[in-house]
Amino acid sequence: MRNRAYDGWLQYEPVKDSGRADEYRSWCGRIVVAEQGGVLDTAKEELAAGIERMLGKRPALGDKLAASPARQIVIGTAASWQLTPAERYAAGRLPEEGYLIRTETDAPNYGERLVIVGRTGRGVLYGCFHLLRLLVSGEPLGTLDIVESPKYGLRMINHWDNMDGSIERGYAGRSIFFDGNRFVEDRGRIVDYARLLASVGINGLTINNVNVHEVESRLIDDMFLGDVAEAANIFRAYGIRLYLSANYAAPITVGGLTTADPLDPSAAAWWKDAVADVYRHVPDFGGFVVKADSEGRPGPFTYGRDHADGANMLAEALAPYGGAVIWRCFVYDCRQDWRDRKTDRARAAYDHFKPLDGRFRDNVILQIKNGPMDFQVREPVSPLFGSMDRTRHMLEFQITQEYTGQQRHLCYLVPQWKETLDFDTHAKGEGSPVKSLVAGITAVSNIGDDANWTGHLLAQANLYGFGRLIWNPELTAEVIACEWVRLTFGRQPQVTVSVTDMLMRSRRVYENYTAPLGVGWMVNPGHHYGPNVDGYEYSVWGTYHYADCTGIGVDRTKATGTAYSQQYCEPNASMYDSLETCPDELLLFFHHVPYTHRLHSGETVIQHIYNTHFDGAEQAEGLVAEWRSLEGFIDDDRFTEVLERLRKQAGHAKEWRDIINTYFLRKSGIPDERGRTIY
Ligand code: GCW
Repeated sequence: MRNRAYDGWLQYEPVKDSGRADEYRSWCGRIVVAEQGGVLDTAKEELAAGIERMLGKRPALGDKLAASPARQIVIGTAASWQLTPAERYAAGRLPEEGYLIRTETDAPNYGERLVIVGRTGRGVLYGCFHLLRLLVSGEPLGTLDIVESPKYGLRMINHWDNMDGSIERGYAGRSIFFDGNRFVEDRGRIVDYARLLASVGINGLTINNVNVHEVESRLIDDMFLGDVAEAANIFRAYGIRLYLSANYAAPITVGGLTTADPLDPSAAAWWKDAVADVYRHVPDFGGFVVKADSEGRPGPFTYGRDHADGANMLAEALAPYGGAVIWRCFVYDCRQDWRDRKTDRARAAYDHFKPLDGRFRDNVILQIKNGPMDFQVREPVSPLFGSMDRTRHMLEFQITQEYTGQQRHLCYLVPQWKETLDFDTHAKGEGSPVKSLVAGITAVSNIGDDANWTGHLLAQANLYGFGRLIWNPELTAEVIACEWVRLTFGRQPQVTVSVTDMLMRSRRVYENYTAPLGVGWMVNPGHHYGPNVDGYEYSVWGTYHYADCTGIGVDRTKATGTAYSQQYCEPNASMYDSLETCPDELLLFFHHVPYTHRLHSGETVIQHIYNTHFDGAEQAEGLVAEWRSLEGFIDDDRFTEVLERLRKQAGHAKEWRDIINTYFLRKSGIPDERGRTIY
């Protein structure tokens, strides 16, 4: 039986409106594609298969225009002799991965054609997926004139998959790539994943965890390179370049050398050989993602060198092949002391990397997490963005919901990502949003081998939304949500309105019943699920909130705190530094205040905590009710599985509410103004 959840947003249900179906049939009877091989073959196949599912008949395929049918689809690049000279000219002028879709009815001798033209095969593939989306949406085809290209050249996904099949921070089953310390035999699922990613424009990915353990260190040696090459082939057909996470200490652990010192010629030579081997197997290999000197991973610090030395050594080995080193900035000291009020994890990335600006080779890209801490539901934007003029950098988001409910809670993350992209750093004066400063965007995947890929079916919206947003950061979170709902569940208005609304509310709901006012971290240590106000307060990891009987929050101001606020450009530095201007939602990230401190909203901090927690738990119930109202509009399987998750979320939200409220009532001794039950 067909598993709709597995098909994700590529449902391709038969077109119901018979007038529309007739119109589509008139255009979709034949696909002409003159070029062969590579991504173009995939584009043709995807288009033909999608049309067949929607219209019940597979289009004829050919390499030339035919006398009949009267209308045809023509796809190709500037090299295609089946396009008119004008179309080929237009194709050549598109950006690298851009495409245009046009209905052409007046070119003499060419007949009526719907053309999908790309500068490259990849562009054509994206154009084909776009046309399929139009068909699903019921759009008329008679006067199409669309030009599209992605905002960023690097649109990537990172997997934190281990070769034993486990996934670090994975909440949707096990790895689709690995099991039992080898690659899986059945590659079908990898192909289906590549389709999903390509359909939203992803063009790069890593398949292994940035914490590169022993076996995974060998992905770059002969033991696994054959398998790596096969995986690369699958992704290449979908226009996606393969990268690997590399172990900085591989010269020692794999190569048997005694050092990985970046300035020692033997280590550099080892990497050159290793990289040459990789390219023999994967000629278009993207490069390495490296987590070094972070959370116990090896790195150049061992040898008294810095991150630029380390990254440059790898970059030099990759440069001749056009490969990149993506070097992560998630570097901080994870052993802290609560008595020391100056050391601050939030400062760490900036303190480590800003001084190195200008020292990195051209093919090094620094990968910076959206916030200075670690993927909390609410954090400020990392001040590193825009602070390094002479270093290419990219942004890292987390699609997998480590701190945002682990795909058991609903949390649509696109609004959060948009806030990051739109944040004005003022790095080059007013109007320097993050989205205009980065060279690319990546995110940690949220998929596993669960039948529906993401555990929570509605979490598919985050994977879809990530791809769409980084293709075009001007799209709104709501438009993306709405698109996803229609593609996934069909076009019934009740469903579109309700599910879009649920998605759009979900992050605020989650934030309401979890950690207040930007303070973060009130989770169980280790696995990071469920409430535990002091979980990290008394641990060496030192992600504090400093709650005591008088107040709460981390003082990151210039005068009395860690001065983290000063890592921002003005006017942001002053805005965060001052109690008057710091936004409520980040108040406790920047300031330690008494519980009686009044927010801009007019509430006191303590009353805000109570109110949001009561509201949040109620709103989580509201999500259940809203979903229930869709019974009968959505097939039983998908309806039931989502309902189950939402119910559990509502139960768990109450637990959050009660634990947080009780904790703060006891700490502060200040009762709820509205006299509600607090245990
Ligand atoms: O969010 C933290 C996670 C770690 C992760 C680390 C990182 C892969 O808790 O599991 O390690 O970030 O981003 O490197």
